[in-house]
Amino acid sequence: MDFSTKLNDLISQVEQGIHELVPPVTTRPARIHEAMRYSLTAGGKRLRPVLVLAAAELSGRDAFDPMPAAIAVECIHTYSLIHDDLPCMDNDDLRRGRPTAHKQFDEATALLSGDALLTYAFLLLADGYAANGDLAAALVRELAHAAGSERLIGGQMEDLLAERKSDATDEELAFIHLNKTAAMIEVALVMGGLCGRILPGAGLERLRLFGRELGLAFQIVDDILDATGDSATLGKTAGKDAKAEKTTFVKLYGVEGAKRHAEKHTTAALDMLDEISGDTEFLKWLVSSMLERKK
Ligand code: GRG
Repeated sequence: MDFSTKLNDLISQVEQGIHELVPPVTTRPARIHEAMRYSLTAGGKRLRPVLVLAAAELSGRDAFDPMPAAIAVECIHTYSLIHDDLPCMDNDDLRRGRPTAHKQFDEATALLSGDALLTYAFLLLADGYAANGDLAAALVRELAHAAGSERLIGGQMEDLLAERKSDATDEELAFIHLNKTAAMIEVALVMGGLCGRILPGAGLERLRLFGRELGLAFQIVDDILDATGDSATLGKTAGKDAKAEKTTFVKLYGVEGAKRHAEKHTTAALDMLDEISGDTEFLKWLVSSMLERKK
């Protein structure tokens, strides 16, 4: 199987996992479950759940089913997008090629659907790994920390503060990227590794460092696409950073400079993969394709 077929196969597994593991729209109250599914099934690259599944394969050992962990990560990622799009944050009306949740439903329903996805992620972990308490606890801890006030939410907080200043420093930008973006990519790999029975220690920490470099490269490419892409291709509003006079890699270094930074972190991610045991060829391909992506 070539890598692009493998990626499509993993994405189909994730779509199926969402279908099976998230409450159907017939569950009462239908409106909240409809809103959760609306945002979850709108597409998206599924990078984070694919990383969970790919990392679970690395050890070659008989892994615990990584699907609940993969869907839990996608639930948190989707909640963060819903909340980020709200009028009190980025106030956007296009996401994953569709009207944002608060445009499609209303603000209160969008807020609640984000809250529900955030909470549901942890139910998925508790139920999905109930037979192995140590694994469940480790997964919950990793995901709670990555999504919490020091990482995803902390990154978003500093992003909002930096927006108001519009002259954020290099160091502030690094904090935002590491936490708003890299945290969820790191934790996807670590959770996949845990499902694949990689024990806490050097192996898991190498996966985390790999995720950090991939996450930084991913965010810089996101900045470049915001400056150079169009809304139809991206499925979200392009050109928002410049309009908000936001400090980004593109603003600090220009598009070419930002590309060099993205390449540097991509190379560091690939070097990190050389230190990781198992067959890392698919992950190497995925890292390179994230640098070349157009959306
Ligand atoms: C509201 C707690 C909270 C956090 C919001 C996700 C986020 C943090 C903000 C959205 C804006 C943004 C640029 C975030 C950085 C991470 C990022 C690039 C998200 C988009 O991820 P993709 O491109 O999205 O993987 P898809 O739709 O493909 O899943």
